[in-house]
Amino acid sequence: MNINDVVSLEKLSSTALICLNNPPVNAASQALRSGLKQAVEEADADPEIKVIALYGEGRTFVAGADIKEFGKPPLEPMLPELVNEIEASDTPIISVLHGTALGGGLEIALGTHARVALPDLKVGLPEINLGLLPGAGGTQRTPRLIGIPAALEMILSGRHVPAEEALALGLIDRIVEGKPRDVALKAAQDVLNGELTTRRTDQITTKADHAHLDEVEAKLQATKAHLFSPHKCVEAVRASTLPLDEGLRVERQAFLECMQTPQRAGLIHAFFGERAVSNVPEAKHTPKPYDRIGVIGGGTMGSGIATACLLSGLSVTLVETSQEALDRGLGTIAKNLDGAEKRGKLSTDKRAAVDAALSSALSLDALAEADLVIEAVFEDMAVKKEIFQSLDKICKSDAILASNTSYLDINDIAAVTSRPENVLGLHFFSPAHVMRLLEVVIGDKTADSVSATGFALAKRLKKVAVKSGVCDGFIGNRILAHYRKTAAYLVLDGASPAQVDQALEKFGFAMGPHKVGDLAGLDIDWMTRRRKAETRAPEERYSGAIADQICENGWLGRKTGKGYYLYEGKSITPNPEVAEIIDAQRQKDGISPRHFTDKEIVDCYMCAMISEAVRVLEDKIAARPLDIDMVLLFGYGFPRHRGGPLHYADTIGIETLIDRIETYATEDNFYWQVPDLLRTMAKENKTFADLNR
Ligand code: T1G
Repeated sequence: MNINDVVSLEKLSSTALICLNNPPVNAASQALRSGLKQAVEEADADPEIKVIALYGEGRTFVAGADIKEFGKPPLEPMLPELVNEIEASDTPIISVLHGTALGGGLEIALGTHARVALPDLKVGLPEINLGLLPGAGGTQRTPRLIGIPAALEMILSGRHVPAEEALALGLIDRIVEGKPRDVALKAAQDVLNGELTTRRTDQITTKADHAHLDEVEAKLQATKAHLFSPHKCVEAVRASTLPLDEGLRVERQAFLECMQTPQRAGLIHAFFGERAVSNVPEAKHTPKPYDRIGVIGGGTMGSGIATACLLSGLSVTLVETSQEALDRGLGTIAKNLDGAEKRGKLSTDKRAAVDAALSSALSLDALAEADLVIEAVFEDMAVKKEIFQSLDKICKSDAILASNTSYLDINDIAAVTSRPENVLGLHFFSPAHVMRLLEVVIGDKTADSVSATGFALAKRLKKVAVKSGVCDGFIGNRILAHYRKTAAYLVLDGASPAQVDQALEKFGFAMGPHKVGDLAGLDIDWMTRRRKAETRAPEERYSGAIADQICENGWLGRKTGKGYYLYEGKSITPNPEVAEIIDAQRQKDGISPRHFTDKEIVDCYMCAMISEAVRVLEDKIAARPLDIDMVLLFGYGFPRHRGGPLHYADTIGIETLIDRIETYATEDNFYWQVPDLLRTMAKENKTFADLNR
């Protein structure tokens, strides 16, 4: 019988089957919780029923609490109380798990008295990825079953644990082939005939291990001091040595504290943003075929793109201009694939098929039958135009021609072909087989089916695809080109490169801008500054004087052992000769250096990033604020727990942002201008979250 839309209860002599069916992932929504509560109470109260078996329909057992409910008023019944009620049932309750039993889903299962898994099962407690902790008993019951060290590792990593490992750990009791309902029926029978032992987790006592907890906490202080929930996880797990009701109280308090943090809001914004960003009209059209990929250029980008396509089961023809360059590209691809095997991203038995899917050539003629060609050669418009003109003659009429350019005008490239509707930009980020961001740059004449193909390819490559319009630098590089100047201005005005880096690393960036520059190679920006020199506005305060001198000295960063920093083995120290260049430049510019606090550095840097992001929105280069957030998260190392620059902007407030920009503008009213959209939002009392809806 249906308890409600998502829960049904079946009584078969002395067995009760409870089925959860809340697509797409059986999230523990309010409906699922209330239906499950009602079904358990009814079955437990029925004297005919001697065993209850719980299972999920669809592709997975419960994959967690319903994240869409977070940040809203809580709805009864609450999951922790429901799990306690399941555990307290007089009638033995077992659960059958398949797919991904995660978070609250695993916690429901831990409240049952035995757990039976299908072979494809993965379990996990990924709440930490949302700035939370397992809040329905996971921090109390998991240590009881598998010990504090293993429980803490699962909770702090949030990783998915395969069924075999879960069995070995003691999280599940057996692995059985079959359909969830059939396995549930059989397991219920096994309980009745004594072949499947049931036990309540609350009857188990956790073995104390405070030394391990202290060691883990010390490591977290050193590596994740800026995050909130990891430390609360340790606190809650430590309480698992107390009686269960006391431990659950500690867990609940810790969970509610995590729920209140901006970090939880930022991480949930990132979770949904990663899924919403490719939900654009263009992606809904039917894509064209793209199984046969041509990649032109075997440099870092081309070989990375080829690797990504090969790892996704596509066939690739790599084209270069010389045998030496081709061999270099093929060698890079082989190295990338070796790495993928080492990282477990490619099984050894699949390697042969992947290698067989790769062919190479020295002539573009080899691309005559390609469905989609991705050009990844030197960033020079003349070279690209020549290649696209040739491709236009060689490739079949409905082949798609894409450029991986990171800033050049896709419309100009399309214009040299007879098929501008089949031309778009696919801007990968280096290394292309690792970085998840892909900017799908749609030209004025790009056909919807071609744009849809860009999104379909991104999905196949497990990339986060973001739609971009055409401008210099598209979304990410345009914003980067703007806010990177702020770092240079801060150094000219008194901060040191290392101080700017440290302030931003404390804010959450993996690396500050000077370290990033040293890593990428300072010559890349040097080339960009020279490219833009002739179009630079005379009013613009030149930000490159110091960096130019560094490059003129041949100090290009890590690859030359010297840049903003000195690189000797593992040691990285600020380059003292750069400090001399900075002092000399300040004297030349008549600047008396002033002290900056870390907060001033972060506020200024973030204001620059936000203001250019708003202009990218105004110019309709990005469709929504969340699109820009995902670009910065997945392509530029923006701290995920802050959700992205425009989600973060909402935590500052529009008025405050306008005030800050106007204050900065008193010193430089060319670089610092309040975008019109920001003033409009202030007038209409709108947030960026409003613009995402
Ligand atoms: N709540 C609500 N919606 C969810 C959801 C969830 N937990 N998980 C997924 N979805 C939506 C998702 O937004 C997408 O929607 C669709 O389902 C398919 O997801 C008390 C507090 C399960 C591994 O963190 O890791 O329990 O875009 O595209 O690639 O301790 O979804 O189609 O509209 O990702 O096959 C803990 C989060 C929650 C798991 C499937 N659980 N989800 O991956 O599909 S907190 C999680 C995932 C918690 C308790 C605490 C993945 C997946 P749409 P998808 P997928």
